[in-house]
Amino acid sequence: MRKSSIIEPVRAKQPRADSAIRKEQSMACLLCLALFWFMTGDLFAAEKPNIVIIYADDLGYGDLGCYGHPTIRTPHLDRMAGEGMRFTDFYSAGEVCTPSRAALLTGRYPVRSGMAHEQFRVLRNRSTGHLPAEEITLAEALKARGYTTALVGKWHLGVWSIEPAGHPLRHGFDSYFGLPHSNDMDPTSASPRGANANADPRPEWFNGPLYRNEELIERPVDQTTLTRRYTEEAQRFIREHKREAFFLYFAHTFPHTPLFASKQFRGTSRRGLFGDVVEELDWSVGQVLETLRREKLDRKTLVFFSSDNGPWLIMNQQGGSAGLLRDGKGSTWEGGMRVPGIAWWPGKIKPGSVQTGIASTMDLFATCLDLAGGQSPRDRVIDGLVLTDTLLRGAPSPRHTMFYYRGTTLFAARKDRWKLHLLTQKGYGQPKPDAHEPPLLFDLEADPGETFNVSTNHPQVVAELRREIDAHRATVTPVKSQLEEMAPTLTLARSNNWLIIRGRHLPGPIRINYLEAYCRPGSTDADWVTHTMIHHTNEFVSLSADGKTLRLKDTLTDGVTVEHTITAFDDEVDFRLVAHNPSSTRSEAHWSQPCVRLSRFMGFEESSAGNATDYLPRCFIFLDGKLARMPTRDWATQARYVPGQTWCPVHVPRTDVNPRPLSPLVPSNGLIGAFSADEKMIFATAWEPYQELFQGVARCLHSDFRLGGLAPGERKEIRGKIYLMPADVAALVSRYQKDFPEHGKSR
Ligand SMILES: [Ca+2]
Repeated sequence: MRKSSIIEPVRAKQPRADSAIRKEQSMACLLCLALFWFMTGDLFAAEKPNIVIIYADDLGYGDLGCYGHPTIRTPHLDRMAGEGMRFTDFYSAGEVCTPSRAALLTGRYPVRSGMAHEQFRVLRNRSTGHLPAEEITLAEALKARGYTTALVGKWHLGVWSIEPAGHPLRHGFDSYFGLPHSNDMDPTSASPRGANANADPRPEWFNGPLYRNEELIERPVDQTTLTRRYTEEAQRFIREHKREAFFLYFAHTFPHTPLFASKQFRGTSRRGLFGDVVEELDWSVGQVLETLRREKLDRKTLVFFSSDNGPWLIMNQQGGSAGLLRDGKGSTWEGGMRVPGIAWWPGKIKPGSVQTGIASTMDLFATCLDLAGGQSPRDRVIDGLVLTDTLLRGAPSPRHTMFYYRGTTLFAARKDRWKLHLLTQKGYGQPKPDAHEPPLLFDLEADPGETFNVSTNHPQVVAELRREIDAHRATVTPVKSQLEEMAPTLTLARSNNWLIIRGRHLPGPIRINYLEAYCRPGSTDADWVTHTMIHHTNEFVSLSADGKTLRLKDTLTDGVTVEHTITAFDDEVDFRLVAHNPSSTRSEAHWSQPCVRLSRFMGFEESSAGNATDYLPRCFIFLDGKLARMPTRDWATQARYVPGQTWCPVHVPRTDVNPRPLSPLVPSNGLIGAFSADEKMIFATAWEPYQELFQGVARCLHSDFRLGGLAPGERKEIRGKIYLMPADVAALVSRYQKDFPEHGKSR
């Protein structure tokens, strides 16, 4: 012990020194290792690039300067292409919005995820379906690799106000700012139908909702500021997450119609409003790239720009151009699906490179995952291919085939330079496809405009493409389409003099004696048949195929005509009337009554058997600004005709209303309504100008509208609404006040 204790210090010294050195060395090594690990970790992180996908809506192959447009100025996208790689044969995997976006985010043909449909080509604003939860989105896959993810802009893969599982936050995005679907999907009743609504769109024709995450923050969204606000949001996201790996999916609302540009861009391009909108998008791209440069992220970020489908040609001047390609949005001709594709990653992608091989939005899924150090899922068919070598080393694209679907039907296939069409159909305006046997064959290198069918010259190519199609089809398992089912909405029908409103969510159809009668002034104490009623005939003009728009025309015995345009929406029916007196004498028509029968809605049989007033406790008007159930206090019982009750507003003479008991009470607004039997729904109606509110004995309620007599040649417009909505009185009053601002003003 002692020896060792003597020796030990001596001996021990050496080892101590050694161990100290070793310790220092090993510490240094550890430090080195740590540093190496840290550096490689850091290097690895640096090699895991940020990813930004900028996706335009309905931008055509020919709409950018760098794709040959002669007058639209796109200096930022042109520079992006000049600093990066421009694809000449880049494809969306869908011909319209929803399938295209599903393909981009899943790396799969949309037929695999159920995000395509033969008839309903995209999700509508009442669709209950959405991107299925079992699909793996690029956002989810990158999130699993440590990325922070954001969606700015248009989603169109689910309507979460109908079905919350369709929200982007349920599909891998950490944050969201934008519109749930296309900007034309919430037309107001003021909007003209079809392409007219897009010719010179007015903001008040659209009622689109803007969301931040799950919160509705603006409705109607001010579309003129949308591109700018999206851009600011994208810039903020980049700045706030510059120290993390991030994925930004920036899906613009435009140039999908209706087109809106900001003040700074409106009227500034040589290509009209469409050009203004595209030039603002170009500005936006410039802002995003400049933010990346300023934050020194440009060498750490792959930015890819593309469009979801070709130009919407039926929008005429408001639609874009596919350049030399045939047809546009909605078709499987090249113009429908071949779109601009520009990749940018300074220091990694060779500036000014042009890739002429085939590539697709589906490949972005596989490529971004590869760049993030991940792999595509193995438990399902992934159609996307990895373009990393193509982007970073200029290798030929690994993609040799592309399959062109319209809805769930395979119309065409491409292999290298050859494209075979089994079926062709214009994007819009051609009801049925043309089947081709033998199929049409085009050489896309010699004939990118698909003009010259060469199938008879190349039977072996046709046979080879048929084999490719068969092989591809064998990989496709039919799934239920998500685009079919819709949440309930209202439709209209006409039977004799009855207007019938139907909806799956209504306790039964609502029947309206429309119109029961036009009436003379001074009727309060008059005989109904001999004095009050002015006879009229009613002519059915038209009913739209979807049962949404009904047109009628009344002609009164004194020559007055009243044209009715009645439009059903999801939870309201809108009435627009134009009354005209073409005669040389003043008309006596002072008011008219649409008699709304609510038996079934309130839980009673249609027949009026039973107590004629048993339904009153379900009915309401507003007194002193508050909802008052019937019978209201001071229920009048004396009149020429009993029972029933009429309420006369201040602006109408009390001698000029329905000859039923006239309540001494003055209603505080023009609304009259009733609760459904289960008290879960409200029916309510209002008109402007309005004459009176009326409760009748046929379990009916009226808000009668006022004509006030028409001078010779005079024309008057009258508006009405029926609301059929959840039993939220505050929401009802708020909608009513917005629809009828005149009713709040003193007259
Ligand atoms: Ca689109």
